[in-house]
Order: sequence, then structure tokens, then C-alpha cells
Amino acid sequence: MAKKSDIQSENKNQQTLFDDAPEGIIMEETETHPEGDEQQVADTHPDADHYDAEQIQILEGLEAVRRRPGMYIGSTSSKGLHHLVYEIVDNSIDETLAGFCDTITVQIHQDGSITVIDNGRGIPVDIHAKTGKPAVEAALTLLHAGGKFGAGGYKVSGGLHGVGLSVVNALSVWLKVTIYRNGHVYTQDYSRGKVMSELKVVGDTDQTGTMVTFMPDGEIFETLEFSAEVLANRLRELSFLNGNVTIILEDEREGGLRQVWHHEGGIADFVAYLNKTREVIHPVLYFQGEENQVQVEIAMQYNDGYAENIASYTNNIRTIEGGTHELGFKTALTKVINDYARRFNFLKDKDGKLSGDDVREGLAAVVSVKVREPQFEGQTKTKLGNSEVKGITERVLSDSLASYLEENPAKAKLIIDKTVRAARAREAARKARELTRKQNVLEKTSLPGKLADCSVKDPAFSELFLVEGDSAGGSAKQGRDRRTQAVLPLRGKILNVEKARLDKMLSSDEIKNMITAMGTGISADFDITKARYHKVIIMTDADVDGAHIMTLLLTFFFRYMPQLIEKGYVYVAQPPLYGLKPKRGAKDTIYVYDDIALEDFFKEHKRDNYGIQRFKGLGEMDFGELWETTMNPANRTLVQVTIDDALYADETFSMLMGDQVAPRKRFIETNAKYADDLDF
Ligand code: 0RA
Repeated sequence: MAKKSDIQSENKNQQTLFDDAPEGIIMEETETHPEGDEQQVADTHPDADHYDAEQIQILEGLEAVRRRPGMYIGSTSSKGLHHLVYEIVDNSIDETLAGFCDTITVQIHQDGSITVIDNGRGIPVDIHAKTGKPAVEAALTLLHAGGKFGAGGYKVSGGLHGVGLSVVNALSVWLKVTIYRNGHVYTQDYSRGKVMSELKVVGDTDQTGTMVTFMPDGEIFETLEFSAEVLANRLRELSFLNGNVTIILEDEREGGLRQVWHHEGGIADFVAYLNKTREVIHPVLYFQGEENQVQVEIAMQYNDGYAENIASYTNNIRTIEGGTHELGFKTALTKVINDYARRFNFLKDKDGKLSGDDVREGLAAVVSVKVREPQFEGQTKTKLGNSEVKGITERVLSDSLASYLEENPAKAKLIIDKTVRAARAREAARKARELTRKQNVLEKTSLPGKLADCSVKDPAFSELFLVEGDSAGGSAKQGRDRRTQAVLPLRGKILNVEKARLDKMLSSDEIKNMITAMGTGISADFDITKARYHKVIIMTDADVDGAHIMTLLLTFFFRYMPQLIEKGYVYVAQPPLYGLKPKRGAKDTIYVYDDIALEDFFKEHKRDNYGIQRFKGLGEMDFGELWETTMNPANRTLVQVTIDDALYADETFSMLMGDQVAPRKRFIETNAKYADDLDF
């Protein structure tokens, strides 16, 4: 791995912009009115740019942000912490969209602070008329004073909350901004939103850009630890959505781990990335168009699988709940495919229409729109509401996709055949579902024989353990708290639902048992109010098979009962990996849950004093041990499965389909960090 010094020299070769920047970023105690000989600053040509200080509107002070941080960044958890970085990067991306910035660097420093560097125009430094302060100071100290909210301001990108730099400043113990503009290098220091030193010129430069370094405030955030993986996911996504920018992430804590993203192909590369673990049936299609200042980009590619994977974005923000752009895309896709299928006799006169689900089976697509004034709706404000966008998106796809199909009849045949097969399978599945429904009616929803149910009937107090193997299932049944804990043993590997269609899946006894035990039904029939348990706990061995079953179960829930995950009802149990028996004295066995914990334990205790037992599977514990270590609510650790981002979850599941324990473990560890509701 590269040493820190290597990284720095590498940087200089790659991005010469900041060669003239002061070495390192050192916070010094500065007075509010330094009398030093540095020159006080005002832009010499305040009217040179349309974008001057006047546009900055003053709304409120930053005290409100510190009092109620959640209102501005969503939460003070790890998620909110990472939002600080996104707020700054989004400003840099705005410069990219305006055509002025092609490189953005994010650094995680050893002390936990973050630097974001871009080579955009640099934040304006001219004096803001209303306040008499430099524009940059206004942007950093006045709420909603990013200069981007006034009329004429350029604002396309924006974080989830789009609150701007001042919020980052308010929530940082210290923040230093360095601006390269007008031939000068300017800096200013802040602390918890307050000015610590006047803006001053510290050097000359022939470059432009902005560098912000900040230390998030421990008084505000529950955690201060940045995850390189979480940042990497968003930065990678941004590099796909903005093909002309190079984004670099440097983690100085990890010996200078450095990642660089540049995707000339933009969202076409994104779709290729989404499909990378799958067999595809044609090259990625890319379409774009603009109407009434609405820019639309679409990339799509069918694979030979069955999952639909459509991600839509507005101004670089993932619109998880979809909206008018996604609707326009789907409407046009269904129409174009049906028209073509009918015209070229893939559909006979007697055949019904292909449904939206049929034409999206095995489709990976990214729909990205840039809209001047986006209206976000929905529960999580991630649904685009602008009605004009639907028609525009439809038109962009219709003509170009129809042309593609006509010009590439061989590929068209592959695509249309696939959608027609999907329609037939869906019809078969409907019949199968009807059958299971009828069976259920006949049997009066009788519960599976393998299920040991709990006696409490209130789902809020009921838990269902899905246990790998009949032997562990037996121990769990014996060890459990019968009032609140139900146990359903699952034998062997359940069907791979990623690869199997609904009709086939429903013929699996394990799957049928699970659906009946849950009581909710699946897919369109799913009804959360019928859930018989508000905790579903997956309990598998810590080996390859266990990992596989875990993945299959998560995939099943993700595909057929996603609401269960969204509600936070799905958990993963954490059985211990080792039991340590003290050799002397009648002391209790100590359980440790991973290798790191084991090493930590033996740093403090003599290894020779303990007998070490490694649990290869749940079956090696007797029912008492299983209860004590893994099931007893007083002692156990559960990891809540959260699907923050269905797109990456989908990708993660595909990745985890391989027989590897390591990535699964990493998945669980990563998600554990996000489990707001760890149950100890
Ligand atoms: C206000 C106006 C202009 C640029 C910016 C802010 C700006 C903010 C940030 C934050 C990080 N990097 C940034 N780069 C630019 C427009 C400036 C002009 O018209 O010259």
C-alpha cells in the first residue's frame, strides 16, 4: 500500500492546481480581527460575473442548525455525518455541470477531518452588498445563503437536503476554506459556524478552485467515523452520472488508499456496471434529449435474468420513489415494445398486450434528468413531481428506441422474444398463485407442520427464527422462549429466487412454509398488516452454506417482501464463533463473536488459561448455549437489515451469490454500522 508521502507526490502530478496551496492544513488560533499585514479582500471587478454577492439571500442564523441538526441533514447518525461531505461535493458537481470543473478530490484525513478540493471557478470573494461581507463568508455563515436560491442562480445538483455549505460549517468544530480565484489564494477559518479569521490573501495562483476542510462536531454527531465504502458508493455514482468529471477518494487512515473514478461513458457505463455479473443480450443503449430546459438521459440493457433494475435520478439525486421521469420511461418502453411486437408478428392477434412487468423483466436501466426547479414529493421526498417531465422523457425514448429496434432486427428479436416469454411465464405464475390462494382458502391458512409457533398472538411481540437445518432448528425449538419466539427450520438451500421465476419458486416447500408462516402473502398480494411477526430473524451457520442461505433468504425478502425490510422487520442473528472455557474455577464460558474480538480478549487474558472451542455451526451448540448466546433478547446481538438503497442492495445480492463468506461478512459488518436500532 502506498505511504502518505507517495500519495502527496502522486497528487501533484495528477492535479497541479494546488501546488501553490499552503502545505497541509493547520488550524491556528486566530483572532476575529487580525491586524496582520495580509491584505483585506474585495473582488476588483464585482460586476464581472453575473453571479455576484447580491444573489445571496439571508434567511436565518446558524444557531438554528446546531439546535436542530436533524432538520437540516436528516439525522445526526452516520448517515447525517456523510451528508456533510455530499453537501460540499454537490457544490463542486454544480461547477462541473456549469462546465467549469473536471476534477474533484475527497480526502479522509487521519484525524477524522475531510477535505474536498475542486477546480471550479472558486467561491466568489467579492463583497456582498447587503451584509458587507465577502460572498464566501456569507455562503458559509448565513443559512440558505449559498447564492443559489435567488433567481438566476445556477442550481441543478444538490444533496438530499440541498442545504449548502453553511450547514456543514455550523456542524463542524472547525472549517477552513481556501479559494483560488482572481489570481489569488484566499483562506478563511471558522469554528462551529462562527468566523475565526477574516478572509485573507495568502498567495498568488493561476488556477481556480475551492478547497474546504472540516472537522465534524462531536457535540452534534453520534459517530465521527467516516466510512470510505459509503463515500465511495456515492462518489462512484456521481462519476457515472457526470461522465466528464474525475473523482478521487483518498483515505489517509488506510495507508493512503486511493480510488479514482472517471466514466467517459456516463450512465451507459453505469448500466454496464449494474449488469456486470449478468449475461447481457445486446450492447447498452444510450439516448438523450432536451426540451424546455429539461435534459433527459437514458441508458438501458437487457440481461438474461428476471430482475428489474431501474434507477432514476433528478439532478444527481436518486429518486427512489420514482416519479414523472420514471413513469415517462416506463410508458414509452411498454408502448414501443408492444407496437414492434405487434407489427412484426411476435404477438398474434389473439394474444393480449405485453404488460409493463413483462417488458421490464431482466432490464437494467438508468434514467437521469436535469430539471431547473425540481418538485420532490412522496414520503421520503424522493419522487419527482414535475408533470412536464413525463412527456419529455417519453418522447426521448420513443423515437430513438423504435429506430434502434428497426435498425437492429436481430437484437430486436432477442429482446422481444424475452418479453413474450416473460408474459407467458407471468400467466403461468398467475395460475399458480391462484392455486396456492385456493389451497389456502381450503386449508383455512393452516400453518406449516415444521413451524413451532409462539403462544403470544400480538405480532409486535412475536419473533420468527428462520433456522438453517433441522438439527439447529431442534435446538432452537427447545431453547426458545415459547411465548414470544417461533421457530421454522429450513432444510437445505432454498431456491435461488434471483434465478427462478415466481411459478417455480412457489413450488418450493421451504418457500411456501415461509410465506404461510409470515401470513403476509407476496408481491402484489403482500399485506404488511397481516404480518404474524414483527421480527424475522435469520439464523445460519457462519460458513459457506450458511452465507448462501442467508443471501437467498435476503434476496427472497428483497424481491417478494421488500416492505418487510423497509419496515425494519428483518434481522440477522449473530451466533458466537468461539466459546472460551476457563480451565480453572467454575466460571462461565465466555462467548466471542469474531476473530478480532478473540484477539482482543487474548490481549488481556492469558491464552493458556482457556480451552477454546470453535463453533463450526449452530448445531454444535446445545439448546442452552444457543439460547444464551444467540436467542436470549438480554444477551444477543441482532443486526437489522436495512435497504437504504435498493439499487446497491440488488447489486450486493448479485455479488453475494458467489460462494464466498468474506463479502457476506463485509456486507453484514457494513450494514451493522447503519443499524440504528441494534438490539442487544
Ligand atoms: C457561488 C457562486 C459560484 C460558485 C460557487 C458558489 C461555488 C461553491 C463551491 C463549493 C465548493 N466548490 C464550489 N465552487 C463554486 C459561481 C462563481 C462564478 O460565477 O464565478
